Amino acid sequence: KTIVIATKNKGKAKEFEALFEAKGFKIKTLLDYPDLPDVEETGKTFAENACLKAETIANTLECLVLADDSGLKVDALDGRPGIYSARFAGTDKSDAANNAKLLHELTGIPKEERQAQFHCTLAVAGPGKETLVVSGEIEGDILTIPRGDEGFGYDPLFYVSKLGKAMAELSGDEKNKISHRAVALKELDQCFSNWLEEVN
Ligand code: ITT
Repeated sequence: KTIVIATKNKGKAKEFEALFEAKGFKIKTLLDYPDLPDVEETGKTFAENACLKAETIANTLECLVLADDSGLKVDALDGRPGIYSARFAGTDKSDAANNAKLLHELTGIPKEERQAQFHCTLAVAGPGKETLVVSGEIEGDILTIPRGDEGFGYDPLFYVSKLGKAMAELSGDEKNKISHRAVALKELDQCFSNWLEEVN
């Protein structure tokens, strides 16, 4: 069984590899299809962007495709950067630039007002199938100093209080048990296990 993950983000790809291997799937990502044009994320919501990515690639490759649209929602920033998390800092899309921008925007915001959520919406599309959409979230607080060097993106600034650690201080296995992506995948398993089992 093979599933194409419609992502070029190596951090996401690594997590999906671990999560789908456990289900007996082999995964490919867009890094295996370097000639495919980029899908422009023109949607206004995580769900619109996830469907756009999954359906466009499923139509092109004519196979089962899962897309992930995810991001960080910060209460003190009225939910920003949200769907713009990958390009928060503008043209420099590096994790370092985005993290610096986040710290800058939260300058002077006290500890008890730094609540945030990581959000993940997954869309699974296949030729002739209705697209499935699920979401997951995890609560945290934005740190003032980065901690840990595991994971990717905003992980060093996202403190998971129930574990007493920043996301980037968790091992890959630990993150895959509790992350927004893991919560969304659990939801996918529950609602759509038959759908997933039928496809190859
Ligand atoms: P693809 O569209 O190719 O999948 P992308 O990085 O552009 O890659 P998104 O548009 O979904 O993907 O943006 C998600 C951004 O949100 C990502 O670049 C990170 O900055 C952040 N993010 C998502 N999940 C995260 C996680 O588990 N840990 C840390 N940051 C995360």
